[in-house]
Amino acid sequence: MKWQKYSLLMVMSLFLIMACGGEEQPDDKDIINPQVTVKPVSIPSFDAENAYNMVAKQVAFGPRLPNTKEHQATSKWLVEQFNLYGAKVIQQDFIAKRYDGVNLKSKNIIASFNTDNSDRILLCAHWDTRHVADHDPDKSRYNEPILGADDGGSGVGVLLEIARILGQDSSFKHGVDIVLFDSEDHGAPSGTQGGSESWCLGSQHWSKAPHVANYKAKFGILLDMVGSKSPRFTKEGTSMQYAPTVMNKVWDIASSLGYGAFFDPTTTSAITDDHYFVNTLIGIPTIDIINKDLSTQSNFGQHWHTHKDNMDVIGKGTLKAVGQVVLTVLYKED
Ligand code: AHN
Ligand code: ZN
Repeated sequence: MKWQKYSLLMVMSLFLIMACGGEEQPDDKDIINPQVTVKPVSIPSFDAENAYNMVAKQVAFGPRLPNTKEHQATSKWLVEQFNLYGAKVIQQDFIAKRYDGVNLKSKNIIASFNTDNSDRILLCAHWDTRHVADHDPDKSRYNEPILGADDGGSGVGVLLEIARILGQDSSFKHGVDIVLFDSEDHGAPSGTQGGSESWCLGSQHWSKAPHVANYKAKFGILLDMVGSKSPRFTKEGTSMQYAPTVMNKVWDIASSLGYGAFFDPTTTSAITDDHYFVNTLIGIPTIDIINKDLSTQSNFGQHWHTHKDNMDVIGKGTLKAVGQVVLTVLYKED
């Protein structure tokens, strides 16, 4: 984007120089013609160190399960952070019914920027963590809730850093809504019946009853498991079905920024994640940036839904890539 604009300026100056017949060098005021000058875009740098600390902070609260004090303390902290960054924050409380009938006291957290702008982009992640370690090889720890550094923590960490950056930049005018869904990861355990609707309870709730009436966004980006070292983000099937244009745009930007090694253009099988409900229930074309490790049976990597999902798996380089790509998408729309 930047080089395009610089080259545009260079071409414009060349014309001006030629128009002057080589007599005088044009001064700045000749070049700055409001009719042809585009607003200079400088895309801020995403700080992976900050994002990493935001993941670590969540993990330090412990597992973030509805109906626990750790969950409550985490939500309080998340709301405080977004307020600190100048976002308009809405807490959407609801009771979600788990597959086994347990009532989950749940809270979607919405942080909005530039609320007067009707052109909006949705960014989302889930902030809750899984109550069981149903993929852990150690069956004695099955009923121990996991820390969810990657599964939960990473997406939220990236979005907090993006919120910090947007809050600092008064020249950024686009509308952005960051929605942290609750109760995503409380689906029926592996090997039991429950169906895909037992997952993503927060996004199902929000998509049926968004935080503002008639909510619309041009498109959405979901971040799920975006923190592990050497990830493979593929063009996942549900995203390709409902939002192929968004998918291609994001992957093109990733490649142009030099992150092609992480953003693999291979299309992979469709999954049910929060974006499925956002696409089907509220109709916002939304993609999922999600790590797919095709060498594992789950397709989600060795640490998925195990006690290995702690800070040891988190790589700052991955947080940087995802954060910088999403920021670039936002600034290109502005
Ligand atoms: C299912 O396992 C059906 N979907 C994956 C959604 C998920 C779980 N994302 C993170 N944890
Ligand atoms: Zn999960």
